[in-house]
Amino acid sequence: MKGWSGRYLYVDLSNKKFHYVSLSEDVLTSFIGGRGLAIKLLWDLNPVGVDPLSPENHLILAVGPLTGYPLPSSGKMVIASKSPLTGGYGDGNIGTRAAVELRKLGVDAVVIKGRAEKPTVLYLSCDGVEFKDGRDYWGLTTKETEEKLEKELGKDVSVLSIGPAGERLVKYATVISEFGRSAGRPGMGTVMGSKNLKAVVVKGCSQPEPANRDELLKLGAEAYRKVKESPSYEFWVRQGTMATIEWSQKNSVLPTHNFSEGVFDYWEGIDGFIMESMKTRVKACPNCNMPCGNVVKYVTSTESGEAELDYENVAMLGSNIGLSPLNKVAHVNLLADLYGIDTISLGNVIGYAMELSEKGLLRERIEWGDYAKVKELTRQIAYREGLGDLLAEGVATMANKIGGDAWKYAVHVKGLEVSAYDCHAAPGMALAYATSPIGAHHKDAWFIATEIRIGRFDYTTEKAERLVWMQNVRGGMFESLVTCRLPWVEVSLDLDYYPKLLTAATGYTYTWDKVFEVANRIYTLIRSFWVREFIASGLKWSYEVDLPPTKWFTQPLTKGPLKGMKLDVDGYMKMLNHYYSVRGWDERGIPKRSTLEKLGLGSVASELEKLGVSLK
Ligand code: PTT
Ligand code: SF4
Repeated sequence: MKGWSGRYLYVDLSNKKFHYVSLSEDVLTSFIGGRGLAIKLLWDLNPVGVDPLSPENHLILAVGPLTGYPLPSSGKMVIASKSPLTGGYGDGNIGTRAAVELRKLGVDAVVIKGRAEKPTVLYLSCDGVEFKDGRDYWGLTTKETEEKLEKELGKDVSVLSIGPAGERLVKYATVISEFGRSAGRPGMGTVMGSKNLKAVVVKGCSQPEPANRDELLKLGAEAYRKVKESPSYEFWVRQGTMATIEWSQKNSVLPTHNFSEGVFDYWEGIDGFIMESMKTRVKACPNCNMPCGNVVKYVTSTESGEAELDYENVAMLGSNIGLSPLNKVAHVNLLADLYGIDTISLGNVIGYAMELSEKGLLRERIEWGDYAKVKELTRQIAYREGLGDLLAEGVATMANKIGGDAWKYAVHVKGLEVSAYDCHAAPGMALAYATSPIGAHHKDAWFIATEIRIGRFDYTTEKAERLVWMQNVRGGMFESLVTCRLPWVEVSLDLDYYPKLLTAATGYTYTWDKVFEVANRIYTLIRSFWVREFIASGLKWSYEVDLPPTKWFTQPLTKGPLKGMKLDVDGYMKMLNHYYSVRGWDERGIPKRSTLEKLGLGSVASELEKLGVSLK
């Protein structure tokens, strides 16, 4: 077998044992890697209905057959598990040297089970696994942890770690690497914390040999050249994702005051041009020639420092909570990275608390844009102190605990807080959030730009069809290759490179039909996982789990060019039903038996039926 390593490493923290497990050619060609492999392993290995924070839940670190090879932006990996925030499938994608090193371990994935008796650092190398005492690291920030591990083990190791938030099981704690890369919005850092796992250190030795090295090198070099020749290249390396602040404001989708509006009065204080004026350097993930990690130096009246900024972080910790200018936002962003908290959920829970306070549904007074309060709440969340203990549970649990009308202002899908696009006037993007396989995240479909091009306010079946295509490319193909999707999204690298590169790496012919078949299989298995876990945990499953936040249907925009706009329920349901039929799922959003069988998932159908799910 070429391109893949053909096995995964299984580590049990409870008994400090590890072994290698072979992966069949059939599994690898059918799921490719990354997210595809992660869901296959979670489906097979996790006990049905397992508590996400119990030792029996598995944490998966997965690379794919393109990871680490010399081709654009290939230094990425997937971290996946059953999510403690949503109770369903969760994952995140991270650009770090750990991805390249993991590939050089000679495995396609690392599967971690159990709970260490005391805080532990896992050291993964080609000699196997070392279970290092992590007590000296427990309590440190992610930066301190990484620096101390590098000092002890050498600069050539790569570190994935959690901060105080992961240790205290904040439900949206993430895994951090290289002081500003973050992965696993739905609590992948929380799962690490529940396992007493402070950090994973990776040091590999050699990459698997590709099937057709010459072809791979030729295609890779050509693709690198095309990236640099793109007309969008120069502006991209200037502003990266931060250019989206201005775009979102102009299109009235910049999340403002807990997703109540799509425009922010002070947007010019947090936009990409301000970022450029503060920028000190740019960071890139491994093997990337279009770096977008914009590092800025910030100064406020109380502190100064360096932070790496992205659109999502700035919109959620800026306009969504009424905070400006960028100096302040950058500091809160840095705190989130040090504590290991997802910035998107953080901006949501704080924005939600501000709105509840304004509406008199929360006793504490928290004003929009109150910088001192935002910093204090961020710390309280990380350490689960005071009000922070409630906010650490995420928006959905906050709504349940607060009760009354609080649910009307809760902005989440399936328990995952919404990322930074307001959808009062974007029905296709609302559908993208609602059907994303991890809860409300834009990773699988940044549909808003397409929607604006093809008829923003329309509720058409065409949108549902295009959405499925986009999800299959982004969430199906890129998440299983695993490479960064931005060369395609931002500088228009021809998508056709990817099936060709995959073919050169593995020696199997991947046509577009074959790639889409794999993507459909991945989406359908993830959906089956959600259904299985909900039913086994006694939760109700219906199309209602695929609805966007109530607020977008009931509380129109009150400002900006789209004042008065809100979503239409009937139009949305028409699109959702068409989405289901394109995917081969029934009107409850459950895969049909015929769909499962067509995708080679017949045993999944039987398992769902055993749980009492009647398949159509
Ligand atoms: C991603 C989500 C995003 S998406 C952002 S900014 W973005 C936030 N970043 C955070 C952060 O930083 N610190 C923090 N404490 N929390 C954060 N939460 C948020 O997490 C990221 C880039 C970006 S920047 C994007 S869009 C693209 N995402 C890709 C993807 O998902 N898949 C893929 N194949 N390629 C991608 N390329 C781009 O990568 P999650 P990263 Mg991230 C400081 O993890 O859980 O998927 O959520 O990985 O290495 O930081 O690169 O405007
Ligand atoms: Fe990383 Fe940005 Fe390059 Fe993608 S484009 S690999 S996120 S630096």
